[in-house]
Amino acid sequence: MTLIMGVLNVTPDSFSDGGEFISEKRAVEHGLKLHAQGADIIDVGGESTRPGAVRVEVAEEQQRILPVVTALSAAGIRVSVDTLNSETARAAVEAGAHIVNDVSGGLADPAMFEVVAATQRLYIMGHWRGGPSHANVHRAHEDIVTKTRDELHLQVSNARAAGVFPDRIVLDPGLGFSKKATHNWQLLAGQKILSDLGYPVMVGASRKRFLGELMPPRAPFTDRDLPTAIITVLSAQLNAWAVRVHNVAATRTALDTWAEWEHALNGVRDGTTTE
Ligand code: PMM
Repeated sequence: MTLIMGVLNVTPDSFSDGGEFISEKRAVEHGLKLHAQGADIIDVGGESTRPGAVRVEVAEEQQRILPVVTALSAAGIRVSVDTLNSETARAAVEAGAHIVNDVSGGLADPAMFEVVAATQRLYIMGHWRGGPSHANVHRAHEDIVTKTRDELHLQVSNARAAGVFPDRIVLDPGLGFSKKATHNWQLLAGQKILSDLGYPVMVGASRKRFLGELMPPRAPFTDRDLPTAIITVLSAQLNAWAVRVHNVAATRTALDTWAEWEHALNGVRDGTTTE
């Protein structure tokens, strides 16, 4: 069954207590809530990777996330750390994180693969181009799916050369990172082509801008949870390893609905539907 990764962004705009202060307690509470709603993994990040976001100092990033990683891990929850920095990845693993989630796929920090190899943690390798400024948008005529596959393949080779074990690697097409809406849809529909590389694939479509294009301008962000849930089910049908989502409760319901459907479908196929 596709895993649910709940998003826990520990940034001033997400858990601010009015001013600059980020409430660690509220962040931990939110993580516990996401877990109770059915998240298999909580993805803790201290730096926004959104287009146009300002980079934060590594010390500041760690100050934001490490207490939260420590508290959630101590509660027995599987935590991933969403970071571009190898030092933050290392510190988070020491604090109990099980997974390193790097949207840059090792391109932002040349030491990332070494750290991942040394810690032996699961590594989510995102497809990334153009740096955090996202200036380098893919050209419209490119075959985005094979390009993404080939660029991920190159990074996989680099990671393996640095000592990362193949069974520790998960691939992510990096929806929205230097990609237009049509690219994101092609990558979602073409997940199988990425999984042909032989690694699990996960997707992070939740509330992204391309979903906003399906609805009236200025519709609330939460309206994007419905297309996110549909994408979750379609990705589960394609055997996605995980989905990274903001609305865990809706995602849980979507996946449970699909599981009932599949169960009944198998019964119909096997002729075991007697009642
Ligand atoms: N997207 C964001 C942050 N982290 N991690 C993975 N593995 N995949 C993603 O697509 C991804 C990510 C940016 O989204 P947010 O600003 O809504 O957290």
